[in-house]
Amino acid sequence: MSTETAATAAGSGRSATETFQKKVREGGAAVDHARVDAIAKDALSALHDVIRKHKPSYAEYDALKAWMIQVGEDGEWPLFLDVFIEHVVEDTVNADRKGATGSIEGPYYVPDAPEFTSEGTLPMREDEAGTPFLFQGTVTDLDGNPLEGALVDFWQADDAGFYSQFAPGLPEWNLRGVCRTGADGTFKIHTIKPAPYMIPHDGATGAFIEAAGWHPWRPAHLHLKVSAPGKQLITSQLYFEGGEYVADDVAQAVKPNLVLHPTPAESGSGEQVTYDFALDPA
Ligand code: MBD
Ligand code: FE
Repeated sequence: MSTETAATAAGSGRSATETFQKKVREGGAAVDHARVDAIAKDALSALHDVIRKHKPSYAEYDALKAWMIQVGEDGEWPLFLDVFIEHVVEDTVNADRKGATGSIEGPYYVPDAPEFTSEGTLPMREDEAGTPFLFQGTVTDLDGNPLEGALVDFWQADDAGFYSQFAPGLPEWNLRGVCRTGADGTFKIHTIKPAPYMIPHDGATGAFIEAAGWHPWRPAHLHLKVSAPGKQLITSQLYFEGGEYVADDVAQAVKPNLVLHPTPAESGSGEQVTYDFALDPA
């Protein structure tokens, strides 16, 4: 039987690459030659400067080529780019927002998860492991007016650090769901707390991290995309105070106001937290 702990880098990489290619097919950006010229020139010249500084040998140059080929064969370009590059793109794209703070999307978002209104429990296994967790809040405009019909599109890893549709043996929509806010703009999402995420170490991204002597961990996190008609969609992540790797995320995607401070649940067991989102106008 195939279970999530049998996940491989190439398996999750293949799914992440297919998911990404589908997204691009459905809305890729047009080529602007002036932008390509300016960005490619600067990117290549920054790389040339690195070579002049570190003077790699031909053996090292060949190791780079072999490694890049392997990243592609493992389907790990989405993983590698989102871990090491996306945080700067996100920072610059969202620099002028006044509302909710963003963070990187990462490689494991899938659109069209099951939807519920106001309050619901994410799809999960009957015996889903992990601390029960209530994530609740209000979606507003920048003036604090509640937004009815806003969407909180939510996804996370399970208590073993695996994402449904990117590791074997998990129900299709496990720990993925979309909550539509009610008239008062509030949402209540019942879930479990995720575990920290380890970059797979049997693929090219893991080999790169190991070769550099870095650690392969992201802190436990919740992913979401919050949107409403006439407002800018925000993609973000939330972390847990005191959690392992919060101060040392391999993807450098933690910001101080994305760290949650959960309290004991007011009803039932587990923990809860309230976190509000103010959306910038479109
Ligand atoms: C993740 O779960 C993630 O969120 C990111 C950004 C990269 C790799 C794995
Ligand atoms: Fe993630």
